[in-house]
Amino acid sequence: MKHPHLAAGLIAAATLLSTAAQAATVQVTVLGRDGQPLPDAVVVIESASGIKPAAPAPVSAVIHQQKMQFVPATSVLPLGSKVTFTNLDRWEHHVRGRPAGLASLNPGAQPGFELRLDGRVDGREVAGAEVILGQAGAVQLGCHLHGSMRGFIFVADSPWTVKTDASGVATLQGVPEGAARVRVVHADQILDAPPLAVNITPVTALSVPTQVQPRRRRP
Ligand SMILES: [Cu+2]
Repeated sequence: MKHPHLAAGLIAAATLLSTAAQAATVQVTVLGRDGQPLPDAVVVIESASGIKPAAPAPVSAVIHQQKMQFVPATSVLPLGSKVTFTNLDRWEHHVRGRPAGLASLNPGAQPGFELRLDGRVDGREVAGAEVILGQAGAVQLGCHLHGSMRGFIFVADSPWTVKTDASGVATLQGVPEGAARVRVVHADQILDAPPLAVNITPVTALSVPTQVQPRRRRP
């Protein structure tokens, strides 16, 4: 062979291409107990082969306290992200965040956080406080003063962690083909059901039923 190095190079390129082609797009539709699409469910895919993707880069996010609600009610944020809680109501909120589900069982689990946020006053800066999300998993949000206030953060250490949209659909990119596990976590079902074993192909569309009954449906 006249150009052994060239031939070896071509083989290497072909191998790289076939590796790249093995990353699939996975569309997961999550259904509630009533069979209707379930928004704000967190879909997590883990490769059964043990492939771990690079952790997503931390971001800065804002969660408002507005009209006695957390807005957004559910956030998926990379590990290490900074969340600013801002109180847009005219009265005080005493926000607490607690690790929940599996995250609360980890040895060395963080105790969570408490934030006292003054009510909004015209002409003054809105009260806010920052929290760094230092532990992966579920965090339940509540308010000491208002028992009806519920919120949820899922702290992700994998990019294959996506929240379902208003149509109950989560689209996950770059998932390796082959055997995998799909987990679904929701603010109303934090201790997750057993993971679903699936086989990821180049284009995979799944429906995952849950027992979650949303407290209210969007119109
Ligand atoms: Cu409150």
